[in-house]
Amino acid sequence: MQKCNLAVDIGASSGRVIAGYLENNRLILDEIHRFENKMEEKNGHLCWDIDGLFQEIKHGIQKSTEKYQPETIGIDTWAVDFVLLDQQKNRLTDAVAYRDHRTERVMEEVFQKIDQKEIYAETGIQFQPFNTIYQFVALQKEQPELVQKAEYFLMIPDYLHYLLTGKITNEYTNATTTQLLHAKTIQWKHDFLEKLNIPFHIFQEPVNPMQSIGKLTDELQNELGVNLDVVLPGTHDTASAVMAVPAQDTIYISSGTWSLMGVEHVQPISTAKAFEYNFTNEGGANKNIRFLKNIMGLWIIQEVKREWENEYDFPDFVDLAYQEQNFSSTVNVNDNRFLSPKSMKHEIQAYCQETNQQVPESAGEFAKCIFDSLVASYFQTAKEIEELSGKHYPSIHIIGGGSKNNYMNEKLAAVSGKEIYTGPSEATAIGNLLAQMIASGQIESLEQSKQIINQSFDIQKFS
Ligand code: LFR
Repeated sequence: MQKCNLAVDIGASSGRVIAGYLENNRLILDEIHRFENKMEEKNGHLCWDIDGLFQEIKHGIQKSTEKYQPETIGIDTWAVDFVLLDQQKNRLTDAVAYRDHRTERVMEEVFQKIDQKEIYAETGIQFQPFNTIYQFVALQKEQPELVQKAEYFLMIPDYLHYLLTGKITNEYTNATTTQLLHAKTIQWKHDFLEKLNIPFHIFQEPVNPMQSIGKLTDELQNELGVNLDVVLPGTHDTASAVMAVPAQDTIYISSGTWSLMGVEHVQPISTAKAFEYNFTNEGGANKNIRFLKNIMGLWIIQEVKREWENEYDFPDFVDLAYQEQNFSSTVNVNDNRFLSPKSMKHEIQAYCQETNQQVPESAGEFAKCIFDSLVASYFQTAKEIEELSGKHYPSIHIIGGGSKNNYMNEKLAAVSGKEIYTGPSEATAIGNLLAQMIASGQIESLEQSKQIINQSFDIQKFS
């Protein structure tokens, strides 16, 4: 049977278990299992069904053994969300989702205890109301007794890796998104934790990706009839995606539920201007810094699609946008009002009304408004990146599912005057697999992994 590595990549709306293997220096992907993911109201909060997700992962592993001999597995998900475990390693808290409203106004409270500029200078992390630091303070206020009982802090992929292996780890790339880690020393910010009354002993020394953390537990080996080495990818999905950008010296956009736009940098850039533009310095799987900005991304159209009861698919919205040449209203996609509104359609309409623009009504008008607004934000962000890094970038490389949106690709090429490259669309799973292949010695270096991506996937150019 063909040997393979397994990437588990879970996003805000779906998760996949993907088998990957090398054949003549090409990376072959095979989607073994796909499952739904969504936020659900639980105990008054929007939560992820973390136990259900773990069942799906087990199911995916089992299915993979019908066709392959899997050797390693690694999990990546979105960032910032976490759970706490007690001394017996039982889960104490729900996996509350970052779009839940528990963090409203918490940022301001934290700034009264720790100077905002100091937070940025030390961590280099952007200010988002949902960062772990603010979620933790919200939890502390609501359920201090749980925080007191806590013995272990685990982010979502750390917890899933714990369920696989019984090992407690805090993986580095995801840990950076807490806004509680010093960007340069990679130490937890003891002083911040103290000021916020967060116990220090629940955090582990961050562990770098591309290494094994152990085998499946005995129970799982018996249950699944297979033994696997669990290898850390960049467990933050964006870290895995950025590993799969097949070029160097380019601006990238990892385009999915979020659009993460930035460059790779050796050192964090946490200047006053970077603070003003709210850029982040997240840890990369290759130890470089992911200097980037969160742009609201396809979430906006995903929500509109859902409100239209899935009458239109994403390619339909793209076709409809092409047909709406006369509609030109745009919104500021990064306004926090679009983060978790009751109705995305109403929020967009209200924004257009308040700014004296034509109000979208049809699906095509919404699609054009959203896509044009995203492109405008990409263009603005490209200018900011060049200003902050002091470097001119002739190209933008778009990876992830959103790279298939040719309306936006063409428009970005026209507006920015830069060369736009697109693909691979499966960047996150690819980055996850490459990390496992480097760790297990099948691939020698990051440079070789970039060659493999170029040889294996179709990259398109728009100019
Ligand atoms: C993308 C992503 C972003 C992060 C956001 C929230 O899936 O991981 O990088 O800012 O989700 O966790």
